[in-house]
Amino acid sequence: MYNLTEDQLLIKNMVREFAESEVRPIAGAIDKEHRFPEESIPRMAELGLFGLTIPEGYGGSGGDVLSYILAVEELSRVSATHGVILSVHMSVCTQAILQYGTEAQKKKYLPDLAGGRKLGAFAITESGAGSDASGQTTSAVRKGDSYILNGTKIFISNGGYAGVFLVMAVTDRSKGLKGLTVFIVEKEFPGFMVGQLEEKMGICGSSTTEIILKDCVVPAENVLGEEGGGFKVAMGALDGGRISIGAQGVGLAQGALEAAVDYARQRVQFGRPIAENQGIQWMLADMALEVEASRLLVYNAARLKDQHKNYSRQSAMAKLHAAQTAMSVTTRAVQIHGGIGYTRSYPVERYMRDAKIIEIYEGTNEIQRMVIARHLLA
Ligand code: COS
Repeated sequence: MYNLTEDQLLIKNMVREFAESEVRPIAGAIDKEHRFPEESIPRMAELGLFGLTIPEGYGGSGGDVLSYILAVEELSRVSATHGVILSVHMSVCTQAILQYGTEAQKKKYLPDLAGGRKLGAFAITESGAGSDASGQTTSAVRKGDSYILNGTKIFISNGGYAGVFLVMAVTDRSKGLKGLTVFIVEKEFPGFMVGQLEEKMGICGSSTTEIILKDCVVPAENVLGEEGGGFKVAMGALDGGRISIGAQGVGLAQGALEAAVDYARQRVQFGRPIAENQGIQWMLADMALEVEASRLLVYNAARLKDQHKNYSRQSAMAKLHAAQTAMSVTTRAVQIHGGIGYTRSYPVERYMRDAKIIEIYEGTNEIQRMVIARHLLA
């Protein structure tokens, strides 16, 4: 199916089995308790999920991007929280170090990240720098062999549990976008602090925190890419991240669709299962169509990345379509469940709350449209 290779199918099936047997039993509770699923991290590490696309030489399993995308999809089908933990760790931290890092940086950081001994995170967002990622105020001033970073980052996924952060800061304010630099920052560096934990509408098990840098000392060799090249590093990382956030949307929508099908079959009203009503059947058909279309867009973007072709426009399209699909499919899944769907008795209300963030993080729906339009008009 979907022209997946044997290896890709193996990973998809392995992650589905793990998600069904070990994630499903805790998915509702971690949401309710706003609890990071610490117990899943060593298990995901054992399965090799944190190093799926990292070459074996750096401690990974040397798989392709599509295999990793399938893993995010399968996790998100059961728990979008698990999907985002893997997505952020891999796409916008580990993979970015592989893509832009020096040999020394790769040797130093990738084995622990790929082995899941350390989680990765990505810290560019600030209170004044959201969609306009260039509006950074965090500063980085060179002092001898180090940079001194000062500033506060917000909404950082994996914030409370990550060991390695990619942090964007201003190295030369006079140069605008070309004065931004990305640094590899370890949580043990002096002056690094995890701030407030956010209480969110959805993906409640994921740890979303402030990151406070107060005279944080970062060795000069931890510049990722070049000084002044940070905007391109961050945008490149986000291009990849958007494919996996798209996969999160596809997985989550698939989970909601399956729940809606099951419920429509068993719920009897007016003397027959509601699935016998054409109104419900058409809703389910449209939901399935949207999920399938999103999946094909996401797999296409992943395959382009695997083939080292340009995929920026396709990843924006995949993420946008999957985000809209996740929102509209989960809303209809709740509708099909009726009153009980609005309660915590069934997981569809969680899916609907989780879906909303997909329209916002790693670039809002509006930003994806900007990216697509710029490619059309370039
Ligand atoms: N890959 C590499 N380089 C890129 C790029 C990409 N995907 N997108 C833009 N660039 C480069 C451009 O080529 C340009 O470089 P040159 O000046 O050398 O030509 C530079 O970056 C500036 O590009 P642009 O003028 O398009 O930048 P803008 O400030 O207008 O921003 C958008 C472009 C809106 C697309 C960008 O700011 C964006 O994606 N914002 C959303 C940020 C986001 O996702 N935030 C969420 C944070 S993580 S939860």
